[in-house]
Amino acid sequence: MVQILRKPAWAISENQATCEAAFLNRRQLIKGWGMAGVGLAAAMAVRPGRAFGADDPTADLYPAKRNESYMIDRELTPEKVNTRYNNFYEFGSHKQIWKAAQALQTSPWDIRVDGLVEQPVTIGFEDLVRRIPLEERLYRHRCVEAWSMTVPWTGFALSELVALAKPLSSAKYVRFETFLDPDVATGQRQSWYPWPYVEGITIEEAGNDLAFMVTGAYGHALDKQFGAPIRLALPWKYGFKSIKSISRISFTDTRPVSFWEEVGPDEYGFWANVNPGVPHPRWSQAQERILHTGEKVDTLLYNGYGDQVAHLYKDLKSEKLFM
Ligand SMILES: Nc1nc2c(c(=O)[nH]1)N[C@H]1C(S)=C(S)[C@@H](COP(=O)(O)O)O[C@H]1N2
Ligand SMILES: [Mo]
Repeated sequence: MVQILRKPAWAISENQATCEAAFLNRRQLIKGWGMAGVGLAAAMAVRPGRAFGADDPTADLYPAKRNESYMIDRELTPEKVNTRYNNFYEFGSHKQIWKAAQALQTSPWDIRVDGLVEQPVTIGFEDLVRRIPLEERLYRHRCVEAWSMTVPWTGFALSELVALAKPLSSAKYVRFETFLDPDVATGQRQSWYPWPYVEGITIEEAGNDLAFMVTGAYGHALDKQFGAPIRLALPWKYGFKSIKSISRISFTDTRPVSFWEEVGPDEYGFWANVNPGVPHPRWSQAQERILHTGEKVDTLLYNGYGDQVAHLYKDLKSEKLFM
């Protein structure tokens, strides 16, 4: 990814914004979503790879039923290949971060849902994952660096979570934030990056069926390097939009500035829809290298998902939709 830094991005961080939810009683907040109890999982022994220890409290949820509406005409990338080739800058700015990522403690894991919602909540991941039925979908993933993979993700539609969160009509965007813990994530000690990792989409995009909250892959809970315990998959957008290890989801009327947009606004924008006809300033996006086979194939507009998403952008022609 880009290493060009034009300004001290942290200087304009909105991350210090205090959230009133933090001061409210957790049990009371959970009640806002009609939760019976809090059920914080005890800390568990960490087994390399998976989000949880040997006693994965979500193991009974996998494998989830495959949703046949989300199939692809490409072979799945072998699990061994793409669990050893990851972008997760929190653990280093190269692809071999999988070992370093095992330091991430993913249980217990709280997710704050706040901003323009009826009632802010903090919900434990292990509670959330049982609130919405899981399903498996086969998705393409196209990195802005011009490589691609094909993954059987397990999770639930983001729209289901939006419905639970009950955003106010004034909410126009959904902003996602990754954990911040430089003690564990050594990449976050690199202070020239605007940590924590942030991404954002419009509320309409969040309501699109394709927007998927991922809790597992290959029939089991997510490996840590994949962004455990919960990440996003937006298959029609460049991979950097699919934010990992989400700890906060905020509804807002202000367009979020994402991590890469803040780092290099001339190279990475808000929309970041896949388009082979719009080159990155430093390389072509016309083709992609398929992980594992190394085969070069033509990249498709919206990564092949145009039928499902093109309508979202028909009135936005003046926007930079493809960077
Ligand atoms: N928090 C966080 N999320 C992230 C990234 C990251 O560095 N940090 N990298 C992004 C990029 S550029 C890509 S291509 C995908 C990579 O996902 P994978 O490692 O599961 O293949 O995660 C995205 N989500
Ligand atoms: Mo990427």
